[in-house]
Amino acid sequence: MNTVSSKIPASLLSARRVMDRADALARHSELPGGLTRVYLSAEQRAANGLVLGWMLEAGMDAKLDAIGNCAGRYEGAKPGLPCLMLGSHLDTVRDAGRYDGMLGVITAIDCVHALNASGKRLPFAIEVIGFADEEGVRFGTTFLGSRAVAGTFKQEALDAVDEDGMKLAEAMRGFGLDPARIGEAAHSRETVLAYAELHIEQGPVLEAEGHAVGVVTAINGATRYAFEIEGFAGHAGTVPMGLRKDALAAASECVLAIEARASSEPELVATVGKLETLPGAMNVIPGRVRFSLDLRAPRDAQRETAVAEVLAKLQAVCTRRGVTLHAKKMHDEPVARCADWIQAQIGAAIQEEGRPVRRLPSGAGHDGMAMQAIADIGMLFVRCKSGVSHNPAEAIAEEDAETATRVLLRFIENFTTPARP
Ligand code: HGY
Ligand code: MN
Ligand code: MN
Repeated sequence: MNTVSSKIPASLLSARRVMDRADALARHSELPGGLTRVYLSAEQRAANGLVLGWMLEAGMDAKLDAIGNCAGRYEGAKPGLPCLMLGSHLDTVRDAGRYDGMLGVITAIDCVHALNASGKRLPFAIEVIGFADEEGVRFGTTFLGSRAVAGTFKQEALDAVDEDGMKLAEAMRGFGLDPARIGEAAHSRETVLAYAELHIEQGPVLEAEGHAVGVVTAINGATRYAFEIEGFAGHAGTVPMGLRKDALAAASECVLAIEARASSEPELVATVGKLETLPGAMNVIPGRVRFSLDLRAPRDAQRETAVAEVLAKLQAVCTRRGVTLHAKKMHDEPVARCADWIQAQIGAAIQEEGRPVRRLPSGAGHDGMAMQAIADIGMLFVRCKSGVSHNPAEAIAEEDAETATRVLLRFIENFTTPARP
């Protein structure tokens, strides 16, 4: 492979260390034999301990910030300089893979380790953030950690409750965090030169085309709803079919309508990931059903039209069936464009590694959607096996971890900001 020698010896990186650390983090899980680690959990506290230790070993100052993110800082040529912020998330979905999120934090730490080991200081600081709640599994929220860093945390999120009825604010206090101090995690556009994230692709494109890495052009927009259909619980043996207000039958027709609408045009995707039937007995006609909607598209107008049509269709189904539809919007993020100048610098780093530059959009959401409030964003994608993610079968090749970390290191050491207008 024809590679230009980097100013910082790439030999100071270690893909083996990256893979081992992903394995080490995966051991902190509430799910026996699998990986589930949600925000403000005992498992997250244990994982934070590992990450903060690695940050310190890499020569950073490291702390838990006011929302519970792991925050590491490696000063530049002089103290207090604005930073290039790198990072990803440390929470997971349920029964997750071990690279979604974690890989971006671990590789960023490895790059700082190489800088520190070579005694290198750059004309900017580097901050590495392990965001505490990107997936939003526990409280139905998203981007809590990155919104706090971006200064856009919504106070009403503190009233969100988990499945045990515990409020976010109470869970924070139980974790040793003071909700009143969340504002202390906020950064400003003046102190953050850019935000860049290394992440597995979570899709099949890079593998299908034989690329180890790719440059992200934009992050698809996403809308999430929580629905509840209110029917009427009744005796499974005595209520004639024509007299039922079966909430689950109505929900089932809704789920198929959602699938049909999303399948009607390319690039639009919609998912019902959660569905709960109440009271949940074999001999009771379901009186209530709660279910979710996650709808995404690469263009905002496309997504907004699809959401409006889905809502109208669900309402029509419920009206015809004589049941009541309750709808609550949980999340609504427009497309987040990756800045051309950062795409170009990530692309140049890939070329320095002797690889072709493949640009592609992200169907998955990422913390950059929140971070764009205070900084231009960029993402480096890494090939993952069969594009599988949000699944314990999620896997990457060690040599791809090596390539990606080397690209990230080149991006960092060559990083420059465009002249401010
Ligand atoms: O849902 C997503 O796209 C991300 O994994 N949070
Ligand atoms: Mn994810
Ligand atoms: Mn992720």
